[in-house]
Amino acid sequence: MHLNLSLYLVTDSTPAILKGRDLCTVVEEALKGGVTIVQYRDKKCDTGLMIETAKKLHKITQAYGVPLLINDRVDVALAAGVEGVHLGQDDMNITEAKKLLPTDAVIGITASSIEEAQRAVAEGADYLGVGTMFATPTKKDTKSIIGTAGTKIILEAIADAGRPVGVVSIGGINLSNVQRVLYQSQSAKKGLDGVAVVSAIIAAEDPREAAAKFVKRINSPPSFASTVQVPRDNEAALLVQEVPGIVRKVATRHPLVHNMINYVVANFVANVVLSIGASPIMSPYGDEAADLALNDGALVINMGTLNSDSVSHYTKAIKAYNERGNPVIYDPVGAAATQIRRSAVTQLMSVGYFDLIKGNEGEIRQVSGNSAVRQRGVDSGPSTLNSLEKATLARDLARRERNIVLLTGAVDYLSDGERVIAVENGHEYLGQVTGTGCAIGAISGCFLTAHRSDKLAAVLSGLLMYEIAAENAAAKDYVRGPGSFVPAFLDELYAIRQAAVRNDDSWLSGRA
Ligand code: 3NM
Ligand code: MG
Repeated sequence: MHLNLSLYLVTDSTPAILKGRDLCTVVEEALKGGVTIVQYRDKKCDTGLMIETAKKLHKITQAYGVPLLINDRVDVALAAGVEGVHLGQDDMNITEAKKLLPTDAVIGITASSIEEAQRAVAEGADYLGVGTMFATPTKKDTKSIIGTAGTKIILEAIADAGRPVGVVSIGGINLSNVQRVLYQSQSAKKGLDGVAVVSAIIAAEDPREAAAKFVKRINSPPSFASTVQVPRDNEAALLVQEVPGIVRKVATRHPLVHNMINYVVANFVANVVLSIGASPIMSPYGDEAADLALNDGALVINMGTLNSDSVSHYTKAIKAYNERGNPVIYDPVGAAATQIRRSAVTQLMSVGYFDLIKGNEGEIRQVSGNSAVRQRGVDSGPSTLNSLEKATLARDLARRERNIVLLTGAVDYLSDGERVIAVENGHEYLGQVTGTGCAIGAISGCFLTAHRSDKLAAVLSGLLMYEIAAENAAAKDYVRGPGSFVPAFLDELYAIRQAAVRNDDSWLSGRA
């Protein structure tokens, strides 16, 4: 049987989710909305009543031409004559189930690791339910939260299994994250065949409408999806040719950047943004973000002065900007420094999509090591990476997240998962002034807003403008150290912006 797994509904009869409504009615509404497969899951019901309900549900699903599977209970599936079962790792094993069920019965298996997935494929599973994607109140005893990064590793591991096996993701999937789940889990070899959802449909006020919205979102890429065709040859030189035009866009279009940034550097960062011709908004208040996102600028999350409320404010803002497809930049300041920060990284990486993650070596390593399903962990490597390792770290993280990664240092490494660019510009005074690193996040936001077609080219352009301005400032004879460097640096950013507006691109000639 060909299974359409694209919108997989798992039922739940607990009062918190079903809210006193009739399960059959809710399921029928969801089918009208476009659910493609249904699993009847009830952990508490008596067997007799469960069979009765399964038969009722089956009448309905048959009317919509949709298969019905039973969670755990091979006996109930047989008694009700439905299409198959879904089995967890602690349920009847697949070999035993196959002995009992008709040969054409569908058997789905839950898998949370590469080993479980490979075994299920080898034993003949028809599809896998892979999870837990995100922590969810619907099932509190899940084994591990694997996120899109872990899901992708499992997809890669079974891509060469020799026979095609469907895969759906489960856990905490809702309308606001479904497109990101599909987009970021996609590996070069294999993507998800669908998503499995409980509360986002069953608990919805209008299950039919919720299902219909899922169908629509599943069938279209997220608005932040990259569409750029990556050139094969001579990529760095080609990219540099685009830079002056992109700087001109920023200088003439005055993009907005909303900074949720640490209080130490807020003033300096706002002035840097003004110098390049863009507009800064400095607001740490998450409840304001939905309105601010309507301006279609970028959002910068800089967790330099994290406190107990920060993550919830960031979360509201990230969701608001993701929803509109506006650029979101994550600067995980001090990511590895404390337990609080390490856990903030884990939470933030699960709440939304970041177009750009920017950080130093330690920060990027912390973000990279943050997957419950490990391939080859970066955290087992040497304490300081050489240039090839840094380039690889940036590329692998960008490939995993399907975004842009900027690993900053004396040499900066910038990657979109395919291309890696090393940028050697800049000046040591940048390291002597607080906020110069944080300002790169804000600058990147301005450039990603003004130039959306190629995110790598956008971030590269901002970085080159910034670092060449620093070189120009440091070369002034009146600049004697970090103190006199700061005003000169703002002046030089302004000078490049003015040159760009005049169509004078000589500031870049021979410099990158
Ligand atoms: N299985 P919701 S998570 C039934 O990780 C189930 O295997 C999971 O519910 C797993 O869509 C889960 O409401 C519940 O988050 C998913
Ligand atoms: Mg089970």
